[in-house]
Amino acid sequence: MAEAAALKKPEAESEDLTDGFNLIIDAMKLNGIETIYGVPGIPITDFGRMAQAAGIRVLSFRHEQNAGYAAAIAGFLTKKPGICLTVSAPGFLNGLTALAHATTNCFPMILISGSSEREIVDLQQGDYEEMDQLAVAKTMCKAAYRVLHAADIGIGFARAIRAAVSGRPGGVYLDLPAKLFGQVMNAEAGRKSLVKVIDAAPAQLPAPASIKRALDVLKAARKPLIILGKGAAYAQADEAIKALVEKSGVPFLPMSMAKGLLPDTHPQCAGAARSTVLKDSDVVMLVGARLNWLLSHGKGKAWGDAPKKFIQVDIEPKEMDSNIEIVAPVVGDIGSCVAALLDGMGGNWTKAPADWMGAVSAKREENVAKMAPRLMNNNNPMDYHGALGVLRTIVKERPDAVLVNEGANTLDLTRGVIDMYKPRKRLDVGTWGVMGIGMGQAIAAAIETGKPVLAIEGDSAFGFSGMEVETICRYDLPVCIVVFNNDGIYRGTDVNKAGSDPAPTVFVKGARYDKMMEAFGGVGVNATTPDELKRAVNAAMDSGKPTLINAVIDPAAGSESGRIGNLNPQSQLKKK
Ligand code: OXT
Ligand code: ADP
Ligand code: MG
Repeated sequence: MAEAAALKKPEAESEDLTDGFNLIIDAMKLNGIETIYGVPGIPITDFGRMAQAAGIRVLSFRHEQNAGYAAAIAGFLTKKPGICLTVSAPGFLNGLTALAHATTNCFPMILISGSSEREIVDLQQGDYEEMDQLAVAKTMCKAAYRVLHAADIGIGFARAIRAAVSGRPGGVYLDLPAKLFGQVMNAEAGRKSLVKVIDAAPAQLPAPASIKRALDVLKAARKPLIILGKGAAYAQADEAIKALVEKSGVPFLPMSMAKGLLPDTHPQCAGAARSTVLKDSDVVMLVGARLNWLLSHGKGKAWGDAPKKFIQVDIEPKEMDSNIEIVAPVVGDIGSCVAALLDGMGGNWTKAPADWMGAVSAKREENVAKMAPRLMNNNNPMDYHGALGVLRTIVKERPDAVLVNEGANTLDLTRGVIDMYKPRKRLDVGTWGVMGIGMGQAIAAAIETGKPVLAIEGDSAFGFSGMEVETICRYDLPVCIVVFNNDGIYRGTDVNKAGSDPAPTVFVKGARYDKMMEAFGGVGVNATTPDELKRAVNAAMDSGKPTLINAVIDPAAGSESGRIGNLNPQSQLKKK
């Protein structure tokens, strides 16, 4: 039926017509999609122009991967699917890493790619940018759809939106063949074919028995711990989560992107006593966090010898028992689950034992005191701690700014040193530890939040998306990039003992990344001391001008793989 409607010839010259271009735009607007991140080209160039003319914000990037990372993080920040728009085969493939990243991180995103003639592609007759994109995408995302007829555009978008945001959020692929854009149909029939998605991410209420079971386990704990993950940050149930933590009196450990859900300076925050709480706790309640590699799969040395019971709050039932036994699974959306837990706790819940909270606080204070003097050094060249000491104060003074962070040492030390004060203000490499998210995240954070962005980047990490400084200048975004330039990956000191090529982990010595920003009209600064760094960042945050600060870091200051050197296999049989 849809085919018949789509192919039907207009009956009279005067018939009111629409086409694929317009229906896609209408479907987006009807569903509140306000922004597209992408790269233009055949067959979507005109679509981008028309979408812009229709009031959708169309942000053109220099590479689809960065547009994809922008869309993915827009999904995390807004709970609406972030849209990435690409051309066929190569553009599609460039966007695919970001789609897989979105799925892995449980961020709602839709990758929309134009594609070539189905008839030619399927016979493999060598079309322009020929590829069976739908088949390729299927293994990388939560759902993948292709729309062949203009009359199905409404349903296609509805399916994509629902798939991205309902249940466990994730990436969705939507394949739009070139022919679809120009398909003409009756305007009224087109309008009627559109679908406004009602309640795209329906609440999923936990079973009352699961709440009682979880509270019974928590009540009996002597040394309970709550681990907050980025799913908790995504849920936007900030007040309820704060109430749960405070009412229970349980120390909480924020995962990297959950920092700031409650301030890192909160008296119950155990971020600076991580090893202690993992080892010594007897009951652990996971809220929107998975027991994957970042939590040592819930077992082994990091978790100590004491027996532990796990409660897990998550929207995805299959997540339960994925690594170890979960004695109290609570399946539902975090807002509903936390509300039900609070309700079940009633008015006279006994807080966690004070001696446990006291022991955690003592460890935290010890670690904080140990770190404090290192943050105050004014060395030249800078080390990570000296540089981060000043950035820490700047973030404290500007808690609304969004912090984007990637690298190895630059990532791990920034995460530990810089306290966060508000939810969803720390964006980083996520579950895969992927380098290259930086500029895409910075651009989307500026667009979606309207707040200033501080991106703290390793020099290698920055290189993956550095060309987007032009994009930042073009849209005049309030983004301040600090490149921690230690001349390489982890360190800039590696030497090739076998020849004249540089060692694999080192870059051009003394490179001036600040000049890249100047090339496009932004502000570039070379900072060699913490004082210079502080002045430059404050000026950038005050002015809102696109700025890149080349922060010169001692090439010998970092360690191999940052804090995850244990995952880096090293040959015991190296050739001399
Ligand atoms: O409790 P204890 O005593 O143990 O102490 C802990 C905390 O309690 C304490 N702490 C504190 N103390 C005092 N005060 C405060 N405020 C405080 N807060 C915490 O500090 C310690 C440590 O705490 P932490 O960090 O919470 O705990 P820990 O044990 O480290 O946590 C474990 C993890 C696993 C949760 C954590 O380490 C983590 O989240 N790690 C993420 C690591 C990650 O994802 N890394 C990125 C990938 S690395 C590598 O693969 C790189 N590549 C390859 C590559 C990648 N990734 N992607 C692509 C597309 N291609 C290639 C590359 C190319 S990194 C990289 C580039 C690197 O070079 P750069 O130039 O960019 O960067 P530099 O290294 O700077 O040169
Ligand atoms: P982290 O890396 O911070 O530990 P993960 O990405 O491993 O976090 O885990 C996030 C978890 O949150 C996923 O298992 C996902 O299913 C879950 N999640 C995401 N959104 C919600 C939500 N609204 N309600 C419940 N669970 C959610
Ligand atoms: Mg480096």
